[in-house]
Amino acid sequence: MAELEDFPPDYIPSTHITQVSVTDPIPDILSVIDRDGGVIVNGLLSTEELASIEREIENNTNANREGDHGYFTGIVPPETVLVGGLVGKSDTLARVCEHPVLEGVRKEILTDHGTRRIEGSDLPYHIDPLLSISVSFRIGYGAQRQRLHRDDGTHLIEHESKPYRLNQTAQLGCLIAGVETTRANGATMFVPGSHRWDDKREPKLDEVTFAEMKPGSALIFLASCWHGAGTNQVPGATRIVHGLFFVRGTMRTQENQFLAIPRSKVLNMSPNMLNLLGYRQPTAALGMVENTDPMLNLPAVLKAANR
Ligand SMILES: O=C(O)CCC(=O)C(=O)O
Ligand SMILES: [Fe+2]
Repeated sequence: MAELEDFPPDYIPSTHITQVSVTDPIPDILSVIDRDGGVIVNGLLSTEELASIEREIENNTNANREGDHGYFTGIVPPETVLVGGLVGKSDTLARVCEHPVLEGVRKEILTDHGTRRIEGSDLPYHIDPLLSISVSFRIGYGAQRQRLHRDDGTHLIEHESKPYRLNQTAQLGCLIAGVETTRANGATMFVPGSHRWDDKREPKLDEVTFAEMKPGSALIFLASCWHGAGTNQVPGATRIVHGLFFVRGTMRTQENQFLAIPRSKVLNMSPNMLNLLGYRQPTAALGMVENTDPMLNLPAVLKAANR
């Protein structure tokens, strides 16, 4: 693979990411996402919530996990610590999945509903989004930037065959700043507007801007946008971003949520969270156990699965 080009030291981005407040109306937030592919929502989490998350996952964040990247080896630099299955480790982040802003954007962008035709009638369907993967990205000093990419490549999405439509996006990312993110410590590189590009167009470095955020703010972006983790050039600093990624309920999740989240936790989770993890059958022949909705008696279904 070709060597990675670096940003010139005097590089000043010519674009930026629009910022909104967590209290702004959902339609306003959606219209920025539709236009730019991503938006920074300020104040999504409080300082107290960020501190709780760090306490809840502290046993998983040691530097001795460096390089333990499995599939992500070569995609994520060795200095970065990845903590997956995050909503099973942090009750705070599990609750954040139900934040009204995340609920609002997911409902509009990732929900499938309507009718489909079968002989002689219309069959209604309603398929809610799923949690695809929850992972904390902790970039250590010396980590080089990632290659720019589109996360929807995972689901083999093509960008020319169908015209862009906001409500046909495959996946939605929410990157929550656990510390102040700066260009120097590895703030996410982002290319505004790139969700509307076809597959022939690759970004040039001078089209990149950086998701510089205060702790608790979040970049919410479509998986069709070009982006990547930045270089951390600040000795002693760890750039912490907690990632929650949501996918259409018709698609396979990146983490196997039925195995990634301990079953002892599952029974104490909220109905909304269980729906996000795929334990509820939508109005469609998906996610069933014994031809029916496992949520009708989840304790019994889990007991049977553990036999
Ligand atoms: O850590 C980040 O800023 C983004 C990471 C990312 O884009 C990825 O691993 O796909
Ligand atoms: Fe990514």
